[in-house]
Amino acid sequence: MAPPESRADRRIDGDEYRVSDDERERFHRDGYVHLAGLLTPAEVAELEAVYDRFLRREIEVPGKDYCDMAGDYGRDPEDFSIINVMLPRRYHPAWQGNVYERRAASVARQLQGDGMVIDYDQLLAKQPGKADAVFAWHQDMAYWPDTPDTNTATLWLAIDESTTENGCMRFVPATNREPALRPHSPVLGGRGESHALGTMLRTDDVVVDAPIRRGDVTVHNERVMHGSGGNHTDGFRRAYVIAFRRDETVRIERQLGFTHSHNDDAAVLDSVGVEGQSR
Ligand SMILES: O=C(O)CCC(=O)C(=O)O
Repeated sequence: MAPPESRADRRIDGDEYRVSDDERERFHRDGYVHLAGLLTPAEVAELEAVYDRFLRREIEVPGKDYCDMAGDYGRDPEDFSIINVMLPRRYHPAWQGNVYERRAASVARQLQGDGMVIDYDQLLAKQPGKADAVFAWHQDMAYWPDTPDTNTATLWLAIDESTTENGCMRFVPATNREPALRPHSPVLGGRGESHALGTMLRTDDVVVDAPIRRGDVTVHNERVMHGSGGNHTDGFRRAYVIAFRRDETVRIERQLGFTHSHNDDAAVLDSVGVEGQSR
């Protein structure tokens, strides 16, 4: 097998990453696709240095934008299972325009067309040995306001090799093509206590794990059902997420006061992600 550097180099041309026709087709059919070698080892290492500054809390992240996606807002940060840093590019502006953002933009354009811009970014780090670092089953659209155009390309970059054992992404392929979203409800009490929403697997749902290597991404759309299991290893499972949506969609979200910050006005957050919605 080719070493990782050349595996990546074949598909990278500066800020561009070449997505094949087959990959584009799978993204639209299944709701997600795995793209190998989006970033070279050197590029991941550069991002990782900043990533770990967030984890050491050397870069300040206010309020609920530093939280646990598997626990309530009252949990002691030492005990977080899934450390969630919302909007890292807002709190560390030097990241704006980094190599991942640039190459991810080329992927979003190839998968969803022109006019895709960054809506939000997010770091999701599962601490070692946390069986409860479970990301509940959900469809991203359940978290967001309804908009005329909902097209999304969310890139999920593995900073660590991502495996079934450490809680890689898992999907229920083709749920993106169901006519309505599944009903979602808050995982822990209410939105004031925790941000996470969840929906139940059905008995006929077929779950596919998506283990990927460091520097690879999965890309998913706004309707495919996904989640992830606990971290049963003695290492971190670190991921860096960037979601692209149409410029007009982002404009409407901002007009509503919706920025993807967990510190957004509670009334705005309460107005989306309600139980039993179907659209
Ligand atoms: O990192 C995970 O395990 C889940 C991430 C996720 O649900 C997302 O990026 O939409």
